[in-house]
Amino acid sequence: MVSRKALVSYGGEICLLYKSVPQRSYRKMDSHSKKIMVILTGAGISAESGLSTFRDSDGLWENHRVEEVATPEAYLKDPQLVWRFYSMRRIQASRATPNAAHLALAEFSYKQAENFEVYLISQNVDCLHQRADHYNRLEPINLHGSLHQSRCTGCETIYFDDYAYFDLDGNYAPGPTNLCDPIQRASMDYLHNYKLEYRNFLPLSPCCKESMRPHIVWFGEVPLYMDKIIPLLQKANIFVTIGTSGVVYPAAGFLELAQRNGAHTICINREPIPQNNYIDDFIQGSAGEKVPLFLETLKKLS
Ligand code: BJW
Repeated sequence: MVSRKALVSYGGEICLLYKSVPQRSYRKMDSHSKKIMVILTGAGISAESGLSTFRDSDGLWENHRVEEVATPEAYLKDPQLVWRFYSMRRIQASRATPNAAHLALAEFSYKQAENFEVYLISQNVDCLHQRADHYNRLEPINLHGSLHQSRCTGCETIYFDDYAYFDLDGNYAPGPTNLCDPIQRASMDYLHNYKLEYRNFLPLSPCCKESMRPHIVWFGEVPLYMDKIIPLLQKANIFVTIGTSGVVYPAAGFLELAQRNGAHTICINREPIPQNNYIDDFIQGSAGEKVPLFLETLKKLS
């Protein structure tokens, strides 16, 4: 066992302790070099913005298991049901605003750029990280896609599309939400800049006249940007997960991969997660409170 400096949550405060952890080869961090910090966020970081998490609502939407509406099979069987689900999600996300945790991450990456190279991987599709990033510094790697994009099922061309095709009562009521910013809406990649044809009330792609689907990674599909993510996890000095239950793979395996490659790993979550063996410091509590505190502590250490 070796003794090493660690950040731990202690009596509600975050403080510095020396804690014993099994001997591993930690990547050397000399105090003058810039540290690489990789962050993975999940639905819990957006809970205080009013967006419900997946497993907190028992994984159910209108009595459908999320696995039943977030799969390619569900889309093939009943595209309208799937589009009702994603229209609701677009409306809810566009009404939400970034909270203290989103804002603190964006500010930290900008203000601490001399000391930390920060990378953000998000499983969330709600666009709240982008909307918190007033400094244009912390572009998230959206592993599970994004609510403000749709994709042609023919040729896979991706378009900006923030339309809700159904309202919250499930009635057909197409109209834009404000998930896309004015620049995205003005671009040729914005779906509704085209004269669209529709099938069963849903738009067909301008490129192939095929069905459009949400640009979301469903169960059984390959997550996006894995070729970027794996090298980041391999070179991270610090890896932090925030508000994720650690049950959905491959993201659930990132703590292990980062720790095995020498990163100091931290988990900020309301409740313990299954990857206990791969967490150096567990900070229990709400993201809106603990993330800004944690980043303050890191700042003082650098
Ligand atoms: C707070 C808080 C607050 C609350 N503050 N904290 C058997 C074994 C292993 C794997 C598999 C298996 N069978 C199938 C698989 C694979 C499958 C999988 O993992 N299934 C599991 C359910 C078992 N995975 C896949 O199919 C993935 N693809 C894949 O593996 O391809 C193979 C491949 C991989 C790599 C390379 C090549 C090939 C695709 C997964 C797609 C996931 N999609 C979803 C839905 C679509 C997005 C959408 O519509 O929004 O993504 S599922 C859903 O879960 C969503 C989320 O991004 C994802 C993760 O959920 P998250 O974010 O962790 O949320 P919750 O609700 O689970 O947890 C919130 C946490 O926050 C809780 O712990 C709370 O306590 C906490 N919290 N409030 C702090 N205020």
